[in-house]
Amino acid sequence: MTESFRPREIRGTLDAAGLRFGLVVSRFNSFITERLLAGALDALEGGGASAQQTEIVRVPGSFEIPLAAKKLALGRRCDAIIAIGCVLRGETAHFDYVAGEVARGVQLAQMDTGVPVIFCVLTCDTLEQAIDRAGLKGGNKGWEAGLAALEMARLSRRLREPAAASPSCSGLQVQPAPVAPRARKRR
Ligand code: INI
Repeated sequence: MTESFRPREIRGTLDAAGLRFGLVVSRFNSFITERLLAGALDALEGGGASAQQTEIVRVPGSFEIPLAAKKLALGRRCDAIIAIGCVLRGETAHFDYVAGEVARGVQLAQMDTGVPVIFCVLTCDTLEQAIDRAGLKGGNKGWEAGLAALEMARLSRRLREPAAASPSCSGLQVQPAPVAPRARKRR
């Protein structure tokens, strides 16, 4: 690669100005999900989001998260949604069904609607593992999800900007393309 080959980079910043966020929170294992929610709200507030820009939707369990996230996304008011849940492995196969379906459903919700849906659903073997990830040893996954929401919301806005007359696939930051000198036709 030559030194002059520096393609444009497109990133989302962590600035919430003008963006709107939705959080879908499962009540099941609320001891964990409330801590994840607090972490996510901390991150959004740190990015400058106000309460007016932020909406919380409560659902009974993680299995219900995808439908609520999709309906929220279809309302076209959110720039990003954070899906918050906690699935703990029990003695039956229930864990696999709930964990698998919430992951699949969240991915479908964002792919079907084009609105980023950040996956903040813990899938842990033990309550201790979940506690570690909800603010103890493993940090707070809710806070990480809040940052991801800020970045993806901004990135999605940027990628939606008009692509007219741009040589790049995103259409952003159009710079005049260098004009190649025309070869003169010899007569
Ligand atoms: N929901 C969770 O969010 N976490 C769990 O660990 C869990 N377990 O273990 O059962 C759970 N079950 C409820 C499920 O999400 C639905 O709310 C329920 O099946 C009704 O559809």
